[in-house]
Amino acid sequence: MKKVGIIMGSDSDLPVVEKATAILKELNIPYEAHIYSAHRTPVEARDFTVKARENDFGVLLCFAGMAAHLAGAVAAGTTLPVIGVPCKGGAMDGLDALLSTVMMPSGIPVATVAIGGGANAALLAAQIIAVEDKELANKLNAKRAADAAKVLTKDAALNI
Ligand code: RP5
Repeated sequence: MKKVGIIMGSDSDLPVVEKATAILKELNIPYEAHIYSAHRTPVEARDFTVKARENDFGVLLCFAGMAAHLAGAVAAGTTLPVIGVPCKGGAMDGLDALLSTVMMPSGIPVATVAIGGGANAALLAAQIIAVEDKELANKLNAKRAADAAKVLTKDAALNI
């Protein structure tokens, strides 16, 4: 199975990253995580990105806050699918990161999830890998069904 590459701009992004790693662990998807910043360590971020395909990664998740250029910079260096996760923090509490991540110029796509959307980023990465992996697709279908069952259990218990 292809690995998921995780890049975060700072260790302050870890709480959001951990939402993603929890899902990847649950689904037994191999991943590798790094702290590389588009601004503070651009050489290392670029080096990891341009070698990602030959290093057997299938999807890259990029977590960053504030002027969040990480996902866009990574997407510029690879044709692997890149998922951007805007992180909260700073004066605009994530709106800055959302816009910096999602408003990519035509030709260099970044699939952007919600502010703090680490879980959906991992699920989307899993869905991309599952296109060619029936066993993983079955796990994702089972997870959807289990999540739906939890909602219906809450519905049945609702008494207001
Ligand atoms: C971004 O700036 C990081 O991704 C982080 O979300 C934000 C603040 O970084 P720290 O100052 O906490 O290291 O590059």
